[in-house]
Amino acid sequence: MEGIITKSIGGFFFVKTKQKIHKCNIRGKIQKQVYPGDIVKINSEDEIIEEVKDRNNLLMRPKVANVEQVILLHALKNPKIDEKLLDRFILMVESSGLIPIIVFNKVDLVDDLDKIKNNLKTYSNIGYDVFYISAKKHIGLDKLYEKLKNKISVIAGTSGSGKSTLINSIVEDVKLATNKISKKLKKGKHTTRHVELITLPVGGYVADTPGFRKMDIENIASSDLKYYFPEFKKYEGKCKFNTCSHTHEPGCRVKEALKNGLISKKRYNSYQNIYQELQNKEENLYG
Ligand SMILES: Nc1nc2c(ncn2[C@@H]2O[C@H](COP(=O)(O)OP(=O)(O)OP(=O)(O)O)[C@@H](O)[C@H]2O)c(=O)[nH]1
Ligand SMILES: [Mg+2]
Ligand SMILES: [Zn+2]
Repeated sequence: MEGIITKSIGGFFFVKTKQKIHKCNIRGKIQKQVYPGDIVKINSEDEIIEEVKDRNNLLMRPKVANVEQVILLHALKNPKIDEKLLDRFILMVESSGLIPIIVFNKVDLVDDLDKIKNNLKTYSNIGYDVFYISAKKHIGLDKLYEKLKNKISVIAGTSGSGKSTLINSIVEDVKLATNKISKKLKKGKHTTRHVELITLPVGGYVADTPGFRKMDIENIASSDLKYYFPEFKKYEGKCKFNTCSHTHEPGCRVKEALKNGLISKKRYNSYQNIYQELQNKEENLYG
């Protein structure tokens, strides 16, 4: 019998088949690491996973298999918006071969929404789908809900951004634990501790994931970083040097576009910071 892993806790894998959710062990001979989203064959009498199907992809942070889309959820306030961190989340999704959908939550807490939207228009200019919502007050959810239909989606983002609240709002019959933002720190408290795939009433799954406060970039070569910034794409191969990293070389079309206001300064700064960070890592590795 075939099913999908919805979560794994304490060495058990919860496998959803057509009939029910099975709490399974895994055959010792299966060496492969398995994650929520993996399709498996189980022996339902012994409640054991016999086989793991080949997967289409594996999102690295958080680890979820066979993901079709990633919703990056960030709050406009409490915790306050951190565009540098958002750029790192975007990079993580792009490097997995997926295109993020960017969602800004807690519109009910801000009173200068137009100004904020104007500040954040870079992301829609790049070509990303951008939504402004209030998960708590049910504002702007319909269009987002449409996007989730019949797909395996992951909701990722900073801690306290409202991921679990959003899922509670769209799936009436699940109640995930959410938490009050610590008043002093105005930060989330890491309420969700594991990844869980939740079945949507309209078909499809959405994964609630634990939030991060920082995002280390791994498994990307500094020389590949430029390919994950979609706004650089149209200048690729047009700089004076073929191997141009768009950081210091003369005749760089990306830097020219930056000077002419065609590329966002903040995004370019994120690129430069991450590029430097990756270079430092590489120097430490290869000496
Ligand atoms: N005002 C307002 N508060 C919200 C909104 N969405 C979520 N919150 C609050 O923000 C806090 C954190 O929400 P959670 O849903 O637990 O956040 P999370 O992203 O799941 O956090 P982690 O599980 O720690 O990663 C809770 O107190 C929510 O009630 C919103 O749209 N407006
Ligand atoms: Mg949560
Ligand atoms: Zn260049």
